[in-house]
Amino acid sequence: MTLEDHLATQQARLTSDVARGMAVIVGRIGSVASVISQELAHAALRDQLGYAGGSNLTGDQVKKLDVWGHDIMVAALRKSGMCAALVSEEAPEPIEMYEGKGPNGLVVACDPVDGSSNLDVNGTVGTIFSLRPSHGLDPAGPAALGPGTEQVAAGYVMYGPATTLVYTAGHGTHGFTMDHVSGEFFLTHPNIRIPKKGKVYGINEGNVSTWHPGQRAFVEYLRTSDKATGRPYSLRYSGAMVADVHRTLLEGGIFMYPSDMRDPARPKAKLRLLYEVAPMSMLVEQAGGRSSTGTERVLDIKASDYHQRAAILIGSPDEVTLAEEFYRR
Ligand code: FBP
Repeated sequence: MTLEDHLATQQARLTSDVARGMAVIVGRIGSVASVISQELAHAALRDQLGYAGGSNLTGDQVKKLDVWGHDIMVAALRKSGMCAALVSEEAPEPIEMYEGKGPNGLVVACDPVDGSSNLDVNGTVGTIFSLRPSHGLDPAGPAALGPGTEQVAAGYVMYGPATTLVYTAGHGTHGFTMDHVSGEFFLTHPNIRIPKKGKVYGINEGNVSTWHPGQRAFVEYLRTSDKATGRPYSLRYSGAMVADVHRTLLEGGIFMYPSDMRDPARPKAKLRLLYEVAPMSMLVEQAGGRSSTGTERVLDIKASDYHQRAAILIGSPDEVTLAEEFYRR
């Protein structure tokens, strides 16, 4: 089954006015993904590695492929005729698109190239996206600022040895693999169910001195040997959220990017709510997993800023629930 066929089945299950728009936009993102995949494979040959010069709104130095990925995503979403606005990691304000205005229009939030620090070392990177109804708003950008429960669809593309696209439209989470010859995506992982409990955790341990005491105690618990509870867990961390969440989704366990708590009155998170944390949380919940900040369900957070950051502990229900218990102690 191709991605297009599968999207048609999901469209039929959605009752809202945006059903068709969802199928068109996710299909477009699939097409952009095959172009990005090709470009990544040839980036070193086309002088596309390295920095573009300058930084984005969230202070990250921008890579050439970040800008390139953003530009082709903008063009593709305009062409879809169903996107009313795009919130992108690489644009300070929402990009309004008259082509998609109206009650059936959608607002897309997107990280065109996730894991940029892996680009110049041929590491795995990804694209993350989230779709919400625009409710016919004009400007439509503010429609992105609701709780994550308002997402009608979410997904990511992982550019690894294979190119994989995983998405949900509210009826389970489904994975596709790209045929590198045709550029088409085929269903290879229907209705993914995350294992209830895993054996692996993912976190940047270099930040340990900044963590909440409950976070430190939880990681210490995972590292402590105890056969009966399947410990110690193994540590896996790729530097790209897409790759770490993909592994967690398929094999269970937990991926965490907690807040920097050096100033407990002002916790500092890293990952962005609208185009990293909320879409991943919808995907994992749809696969039977959980996603928390340590103290609240991620999908209940109501955004107030397009580039707002949030902590995330995401994965198998057993591990996320246990992590929350450590935060409460
Ligand atoms: P961008 O590359 O899109 O800015 O994404 C942020 C990210 O690279 C995530 O993919 C990853 O999980 C995290 O930052 C890695 O952060 P760190 O280098 O601090 O461990």
